[in-house]
Amino acid sequence: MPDKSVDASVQESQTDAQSRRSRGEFVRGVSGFRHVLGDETFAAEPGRYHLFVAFNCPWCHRVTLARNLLGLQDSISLDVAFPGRTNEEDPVGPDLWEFNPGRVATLTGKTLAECTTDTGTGKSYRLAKQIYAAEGSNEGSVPILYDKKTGRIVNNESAEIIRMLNDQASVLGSTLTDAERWNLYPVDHALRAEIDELNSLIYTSINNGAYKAGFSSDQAVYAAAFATYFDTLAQLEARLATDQRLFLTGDRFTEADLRLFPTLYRHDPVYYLRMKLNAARILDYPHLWRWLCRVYAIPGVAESNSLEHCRQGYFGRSWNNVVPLGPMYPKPYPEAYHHPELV
Ligand SMILES: N[C@@H](CCC(=O)N[C@@H](CS)C(=O)NCC(=O)O)C(=O)O
Repeated sequence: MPDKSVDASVQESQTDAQSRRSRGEFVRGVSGFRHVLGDETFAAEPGRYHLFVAFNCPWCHRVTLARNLLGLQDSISLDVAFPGRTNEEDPVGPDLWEFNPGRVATLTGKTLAECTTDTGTGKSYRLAKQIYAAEGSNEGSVPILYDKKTGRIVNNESAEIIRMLNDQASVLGSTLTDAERWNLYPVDHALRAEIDELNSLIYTSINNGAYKAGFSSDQAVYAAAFATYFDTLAQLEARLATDQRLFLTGDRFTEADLRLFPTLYRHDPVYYLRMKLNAARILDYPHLWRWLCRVYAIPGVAESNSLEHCRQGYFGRSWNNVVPLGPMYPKPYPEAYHHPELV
């Protein structure tokens, strides 16, 4: 029975979470920091805020996309964790995000140029967990929107972070004029209703759906998530095919497109194998493929992430640190995203 009190576009029901997990279901936790950027406590000021992310995390990808598309790269500083979390041997324990640019990626045998230390808190923390611990919290997730002025966490829910950045972009010192900048959530009642509906569908069946399939330890639970994932891809393909629209809601790129992109960008090179979502590639959906290439070509999108980090992060430890190199045909990835003509 769907839990009406939960906004399905942001999080899943936590009802009986423990017993559902013991039955092999993946139940994602809820973000605890939900302050508002732009209120009297956290006033919107250029240069005041900082983001902690990991590039393999699709929720972080929403936030780095918004930062770039809203022209906030100069206003909001960024730190990037190593895509693989701490391992069993680490004295602090496994599965923690760390800011350690010295770590070597098994995929390349080299360090990753995008990784940074913690430059946001002024305390050079190694772990995201330490940023939370400083506020008495036991959380450890990324993304984190951090206030450098008060040394506090503002918000760690990507759905809210992208909405607030969109609302406050000009006050935050966007380098783009209002005319140049996409409004990801335009003040249009009907359009907002359409975006909200798409957000819920895409979050539960695609963004988080991929995890419900790939991280499930029960065949029936996996099969249900697998079916829902590909049913929804077929729905979205039909939606784009109806009138050759450029984006999900028409000729404007909105938050709905931004939230779909991180999952489809990871599908062929990562999720097809890692999440056992191998019914089809995005390449097998002509309109979705052209949409993916169209979004990838928008200035700021390609720079908002790295497939190398995604591959290293998703395949690292859980695949004996041997990262699959494919697919190679018809083109390797991400180069394939420059080729809408492949379909
Ligand atoms: N609802 C959150 C989810 C964030 C999330 O689950 N991030 C993952 C990385 S992909 C994480 O850090 N999980 C580890 C943890 O919670 O410690 C959002 O969308 O920001």
